[in-house]
Amino acid sequence: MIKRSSPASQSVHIEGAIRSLQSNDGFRPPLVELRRMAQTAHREQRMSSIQFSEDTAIPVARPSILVVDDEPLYQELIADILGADYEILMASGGMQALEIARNKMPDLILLDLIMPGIDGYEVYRRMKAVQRTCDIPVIFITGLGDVAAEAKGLKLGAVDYITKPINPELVRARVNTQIRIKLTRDKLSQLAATDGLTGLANRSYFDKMLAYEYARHTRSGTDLSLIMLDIDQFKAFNDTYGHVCGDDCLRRIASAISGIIVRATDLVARYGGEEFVFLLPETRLSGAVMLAEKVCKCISDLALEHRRSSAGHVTASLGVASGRFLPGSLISGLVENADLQLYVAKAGGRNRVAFSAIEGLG
Ligand code: GH3
Ligand code: MG
Ligand code: MG
Repeated sequence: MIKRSSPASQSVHIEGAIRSLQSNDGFRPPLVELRRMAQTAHREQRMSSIQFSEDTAIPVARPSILVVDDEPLYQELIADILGADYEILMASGGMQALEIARNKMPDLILLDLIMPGIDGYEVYRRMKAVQRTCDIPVIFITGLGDVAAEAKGLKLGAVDYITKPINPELVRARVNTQIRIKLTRDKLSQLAATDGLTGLANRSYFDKMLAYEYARHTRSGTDLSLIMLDIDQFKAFNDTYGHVCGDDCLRRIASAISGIIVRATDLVARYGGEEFVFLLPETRLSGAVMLAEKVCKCISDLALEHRRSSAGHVTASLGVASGRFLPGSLISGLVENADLQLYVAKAGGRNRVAFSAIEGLG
C-alpha cells in the first residue's frame, strides 16, 4: 500500500529552533543557500561542509572573511590580525566588494564606511537587496568617536562595528563572536533541511525546492520531471527482520540512490516512511525514465535479503511524471501524476518503473 508520512519529527523540532532564531533577529536561511547545502549533502552523506571540533563550535575548516577598505595599510593590518584563523579576501572598493561577496559568499564582511566611489552604507544596502548576499553578516569599520556613524550602521542591521585605529584584541574578539554565531546558524539551517535517518534532504526541504522549481519552470516553459520511489513490501521486511534492520535498509538504499545523481541541480529527498523522491529540473521524460530504471536496478542489485518479497530481495517501484507547467497550473499536478504512475508500477507487479508525460500540468 502506498501511504504518505509526515516529515521526521526531529526536523520539526529543529525547524522550531530556526523559527525562533528568525523571530529573534530576522535570520532567514536563503533558499539558494539551502539548496547548495542539500546538494552537498547527498554527495557527502551529511549536510555540513563545515566540520566542528569536539568541545566547541569552532570549525576545523577555515571560515572566510572579506575585508573591504580603500586603505591598503588597514587591509594588511586586519589580514595580519585574522590571517592565522581565517581565510582573508580583500576588496579596496565597493564594486569589487559586491562582486567578491556574490562570488565567494564569505562568512563575514568587515566593511569600511568611508570609501571613495560607493561608500560602505551603499555597499551594505546593495548586498541586503540581493537574496544571495543578504544574510552575510557585516561588521562596519568606523572612525574613532564617530558615534553617529556607529548608530546608523547598527540601525541598518550591521551585527557590530570596529573603530579605527584598530585594536587587534578587540577585532579578534568581535570577529570570533560573529563567526561563531554565523556557523551555528549554518549548522541549524543544514539540520533543518536534513532527514535524520538517511542524511538525505528531508520532505520540508523538498517542498521548498518543488515550489522554487515550479516557479522557475513556469517562467521558462521547460520540462520538469519527478520520480516517486516506494520500497516494495517493506512492512513485511520490518515484520521479518525488525525495525532496526528496516532502518539500516533505508540508510543503505538512500546511500546507493544518492550516488546515482550526477547533475548538481538534481535533488533526491526522503519523502516520508519508505518513500523517496527525485526532483529533476530541465529534464525530459526520456531522461527521467532512464534515471528511474537505473535507480530501480541499483536497488535490486544491492541484493538485500527479503525472504517475504516476490523477488527474494529488497526491490522498489518507481513512478515518473514529466511535463511543462502552463501559467495557472497547479504545483501538485506533478506529484499526483508521479504518484499515479507509482501505483501503476505496484499494480504491474512491483520492482519496475511506470511513467507518463503530461502536457500543461494542472
Ligand atoms: P508496497 O509494496 O505496496 O509499498 O507495500 P509496503 O509494505 O511497502 O507498504 P506499506 O505502506 O503497507 O508499509 C510501509 C512500511 O514502511 C510500514 C512501515 O513500518 C515502514 N516504515 C516507514 N517508515 C519507516 C522507518 O523509518 N523505518 C522502518 N524501519 N520502517 C519504516
Ligand atoms: Mg509506502
Ligand atoms: Mg512500500
